[in-house]
Amino acid sequence: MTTKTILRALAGETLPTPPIWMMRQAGRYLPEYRATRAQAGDFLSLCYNSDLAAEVTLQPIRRFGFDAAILFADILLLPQALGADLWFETGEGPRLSTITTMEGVRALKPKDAIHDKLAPIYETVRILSRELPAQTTLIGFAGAPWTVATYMIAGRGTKDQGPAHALKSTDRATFSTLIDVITEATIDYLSMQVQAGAEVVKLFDSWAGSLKGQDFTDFAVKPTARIISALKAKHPGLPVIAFPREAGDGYIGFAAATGADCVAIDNSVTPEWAAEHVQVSGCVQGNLAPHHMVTGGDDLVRETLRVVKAFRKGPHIFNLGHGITPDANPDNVALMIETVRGA
Ligand code: 1CP
Repeated sequence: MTTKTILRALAGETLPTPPIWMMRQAGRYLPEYRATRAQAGDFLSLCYNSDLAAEVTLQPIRRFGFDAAILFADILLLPQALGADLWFETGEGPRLSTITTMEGVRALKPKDAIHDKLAPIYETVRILSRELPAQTTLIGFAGAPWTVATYMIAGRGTKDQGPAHALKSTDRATFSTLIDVITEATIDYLSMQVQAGAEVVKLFDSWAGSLKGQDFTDFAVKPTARIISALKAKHPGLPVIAFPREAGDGYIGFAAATGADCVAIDNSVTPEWAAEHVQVSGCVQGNLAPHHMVTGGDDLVRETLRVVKAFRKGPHIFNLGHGITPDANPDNVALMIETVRGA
């Protein structure tokens, strides 16, 4: 029987104090992260430098004592390993070469060829599984196929995922083939993270909320279900967290439809709603609004307690509803943790 609190919550146990970690816990709001990133040179060099990537993963564990560490990497490293060009424009974000034709999809590398490029990521996982404190769970991750496809098709982050929706309606065959290629590569990528020591994996479907109706079923639920069943066949008992961000009613039944052990909830829904409609079928993670890490004060304490209370009757991992932002104050993170653990 494991004593790691994250694994206990993922196994369905209701704990007196929810375990806690935070999306983007290694990031620009921490001065020690900014220093290590400067040492690496740039963001991608940091991702591919196993020692420094492990270092920034460990920084928030040392500073705050979170119950889980998440591998420091990015969801866009997989498209890069598949052959897309990837770079980051300072102050703007990621840029990729675009894929909008069947020839473009067919020109991607076969999934067996991704591991050379991704080898440093697996090495980061191996370092972390040696160096993390005994009570800290190591989470590996990948983007869910729809979200990764939105970046590969548009070549950048988009507000409404317009280019991906356009390809989906004008050239369904190319779009579906791309989703399948990403799905199969993601299984192998996550499986290698697990072999290297990741104890849990999380699928980030940051743009799931823009898929409606049958599209949500076909491109959020089905690829996630395929990845989870393949991973669990290879790694029996592996816990999986799914994050279909802004899915709204799509959160209801998502765990059962995909085989996920935990559904991460964003802060567009209330914790009371999520407790009633989602936590009834298993573990949930979430869902404090990230802006409290900027604004702090009484609001932070009150809303933190509200999330803890709403989810108290079932398995819960405390987290934000999305990633912490660069303008956040680390003191507010400490106050959130103190509030959760003292509640
Ligand atoms: O230092 C910097 O300038 C880079 C900022 C940054 C960081 C810290 C990026 C660029 N990625 C990351 C790390 C990262 N990304 C992690 C590491 C672990 C942690 O949480 O601490 C994870 C899990 C991700 C996942 C990720 N990358 C997602 C899914 C989650 C989410 O935030 O919705 C997405 C959509 C990305 C793409 C990406 N990478 C970076 C940026 C700024 C973006 C978003 C781009 C956009 O849509 O415009």
